[in-house]
Amino acid sequence: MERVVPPDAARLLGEARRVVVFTGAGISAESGVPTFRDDLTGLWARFDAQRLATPEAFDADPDLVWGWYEWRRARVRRAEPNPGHLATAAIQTRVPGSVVITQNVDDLHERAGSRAPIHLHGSLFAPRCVAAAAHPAAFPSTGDGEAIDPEEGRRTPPPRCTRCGALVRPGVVWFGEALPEAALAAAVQAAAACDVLLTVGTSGVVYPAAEIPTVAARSGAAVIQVNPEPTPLDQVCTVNLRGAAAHVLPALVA
Ligand code: BV8
Repeated sequence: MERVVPPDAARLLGEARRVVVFTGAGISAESGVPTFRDDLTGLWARFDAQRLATPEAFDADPDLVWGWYEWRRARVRRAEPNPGHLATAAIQTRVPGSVVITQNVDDLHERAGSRAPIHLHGSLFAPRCVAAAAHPAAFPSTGDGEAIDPEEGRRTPPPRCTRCGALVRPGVVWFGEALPEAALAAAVQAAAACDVLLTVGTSGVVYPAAEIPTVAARSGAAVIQVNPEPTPLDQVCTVNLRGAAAHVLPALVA
């Protein structure tokens, strides 16, 4: 059977005392959660994710954007962590000093058992009031999305904050918005201190998150990429594993 993982990648990871696993949408692809690169389907087919994930889109059409996030939340609730998420959690168990940093807004790392993943771009499950970032939105639960057709989705008016009456927005970082300072600082610190950084399932084109693997490489860490396609991060990798996360990661931690 062809070796999925070259010996040097397994050795590098086996010898590491501090590991960072940096993930993007590709690690959730095999759980059935569409990546940003995937063409949108259903109601969203005519939209570009990068244009929907903006404050301007929400201001212009809150029902459309809130409906998109409700649809994504419903799809994540129906998804299960895949062997890539489980292998990531296994790394954290085996190497106590390891950190998971994710660009994803799903909760599949948590559901796979990963400890305190750093969410650089927020979460689908932390809606907040537009009027005061300080107070979490108080509003009736959006339910578990059961009523939402995971294939189609639909425009859905966002709820109102029961504390101040303003609109509730998704608790994610949109294009043009600053990343949460504490999360970004913790991610940079972990990347600068690790021995090995695994970059898994990210196109490496969205900044400042895409800088994280370069921070690790500049600090002398080995960078191992897991992605079926080439990315700009090829240039900073020590080892490039061309393959799917759910296939390669379990082999890496076997
Ligand atoms: C900001 C949450 C400033 C929302 C997302 C330089 C420096 C700083 C900023 C910029 C800069 N240049 C440009 C910018 C602006 C912009 C940016 O980077 N634009 C890009 C397009 C050029 N950045 C921003 O706007 C950021 N904010 O800079 O603010 C500021 C500062 C102070 C004060 C005010 C403002 C905010 C960016 C965050 C946007 N939010 N997500 C939501 O989810 O709805 S980004 C979103 O797209 C993801 O979170 C992720 O970060 C990004 C890319 O997605 P990926 O995870 O990489 O997934 P993608 O689909 O792209 O690729 C999937 C990959 O998986 C592929 O490579 C594929 O081959 C692979 N794959 C597929 N299947 C598998 C697989 N791999 C493994 N296994 C498989 N089975």
